[in-house]
This record gives sequence, structure tokens and C-alpha cells, in this order.
Amino acid sequence: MFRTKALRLLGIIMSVLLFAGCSSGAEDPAEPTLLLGFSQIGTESAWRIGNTRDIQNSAQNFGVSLMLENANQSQENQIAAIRRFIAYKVDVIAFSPIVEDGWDNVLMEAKEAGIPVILVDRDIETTKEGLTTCLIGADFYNEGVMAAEYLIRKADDLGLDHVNIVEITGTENSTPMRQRQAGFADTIAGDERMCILESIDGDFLKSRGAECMRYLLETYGDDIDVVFSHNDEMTLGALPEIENVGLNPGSDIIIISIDGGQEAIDVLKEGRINCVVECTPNLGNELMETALRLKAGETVEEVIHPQERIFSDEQDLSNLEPRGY
Ligand code: GZL
Repeated sequence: MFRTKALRLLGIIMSVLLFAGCSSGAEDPAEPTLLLGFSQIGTESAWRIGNTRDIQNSAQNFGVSLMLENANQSQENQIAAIRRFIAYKVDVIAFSPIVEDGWDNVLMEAKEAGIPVILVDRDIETTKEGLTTCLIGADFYNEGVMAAEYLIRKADDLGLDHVNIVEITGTENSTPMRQRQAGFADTIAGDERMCILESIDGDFLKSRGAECMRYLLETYGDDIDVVFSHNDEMTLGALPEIENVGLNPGSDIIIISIDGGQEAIDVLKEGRINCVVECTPNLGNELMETALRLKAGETVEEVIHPQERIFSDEQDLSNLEPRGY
């Protein structure tokens, strides 16, 4: 018994020394270069989850201390989070506004507190000057243009003389919804073959995408030639509804989507989606670089747009690198 006890005690002493040795060698974490408050919309899509992950990774890589708050799709929660960042006296505030209007009061409070604000992904609508310093996000209007330019090429290839389109839009009054819709509509406006039967709000959600598609099929049935969906989640919700009525998405109905996440690209490769316009969620590095430049008192560009492309059934996608979101 004694021998066993002695061995057990020796084991405990050894493990304590080993642990102490490991922890004593750890360097003190470097002082954060900057305290950044970020209000994220929620987790409504693979795009949004990828955007959050990228921002967290970039903060770590840049040594930025990140206070990230998830608003769960609520503007009220975003406004409350921005007020907490102000009270906490962060160096810089960043947020992705769920809708464009209703930000003047809280952004005036940030301005009066002397805290610069960066818009990430989406824009705001305001008549007041100087509420924000920079917008880092996609050129959504061009995404709509690229979607429409693909459709015009597709209609030419198929020799279509009339094209009935249904549009499932993102969150009403959000920047991506407004600008994707405008870019698409402006581009097809000159093409007499094109007719938008109806636009309906799917709120960027998979479940709403399914509900919208069910309604559109019940209303327009076989007359639908094209679905233009403002994000992959709604597209992926819509596809089973099309198949449930015996139609083949990608052949009976042309499917055009936006975001470019892995799941949609895989479905594109299967031939059930025809075109996916890329909207990169990887905005973290630009956000950290811009926030650090603001803290250093530098001026920054007013708008930073990432480069984006389309993926479609016109291309060989067999060697496409993993999308990462
Ligand atoms: C686009 C982003 C949109 C995505 C959706 O930059 O705001 O919000 O297209 C996401 O997937 O919900």
C-alpha cells in the first residue's frame, strides 16, 4: 500500500512541475493594438457565419481585441450594442447594418464620443455628414448586373424569345437587396424578352425562400422560366419546392443565385443551379487594416469593394478551390 501511495504522490508532484514548467514559459500576450467593437447582424446564412469567422480570425492575426456582439437579426440589438461600445470607450466601432435607415441618433452619439465608425458589408441611408468613415463591402449593384448579364447570355444560347422571371429578394430595405434588385432590373430593362412576374421578400432566410417559392409556383406554375434569388440560403430553400411539383431546377427553370458558398457551388456542379454570383464574406483583413489606420489618425478610403466574379454552367468548375464558407 505504502509503495503505491508513494508512487501516486510522486506522479502528482511530477505533473504539477511539468504543468508549471509549461505555463511559466508562456509569453505574456502582446498588448492588443486596438479595441474594436463589432455588431454583427446574426447567423442567418452561411455567408454571415463565414463573415463572422473571417473577422474573428483577422482580429487574432492583427492582434486586435475584438468585442463582437451578435444582434440576432434585430436593429434594436445592434443599436444597443453600439451604445455599449461607446460606454466601453472602444477605439473603433464597426457594424453591418441590417437595414439602411434608423441609425442617425446612435451614430451621432458615437461621433460626439469621438469614436470612428466603419460600415462592414452593408450601407446606411442618412442625410447627416460624417457619421461613418468608410464602407467595406461588396458592390451589390454590380452583382445584380452580373446576374442579369448571365441571364441575357443564357437566353441567347437557348434562343428564348420571352423570359418570365420571379425574384426572391433579400431583407427589405437592406443594401444588398436594394442594389442587387436595381443592378438586375437596370440591366434587363433594355431587353424586351425579359419580364419580371413578381418580386417577393425572402429575408435572406432558407425557410422564407421555400415559402416564397411555394407561393410563386402556386401563382405562376409552368410560366416561370427563371428564379433570381438574392442569396444561396433562399435558393437552397426554393429548389426542393420546384422539384416537389415535378420540375427540374437548372433545366426546366433557370436558377440564378448570389453569395457563392460551398453548398451552392456543389449544387451548381450538379446542374440544379445555373449561375452563382460571388459575394465574398472575407472582409476581415480590410476591416482590421482600416481600423488600425483610423486609430493612427490616418485618413482612409470612403469605400473599399472586394473583387468578385461569377460561377456558372458556362465554366469548367472541376478544379475550383474550396470556398471556405
Ligand atoms: C451580402 C450580405 C448578405 C448575403 C446574405 O454582403 O449582406 O446577407 O448575401 C446575408 O447571405 O444574409
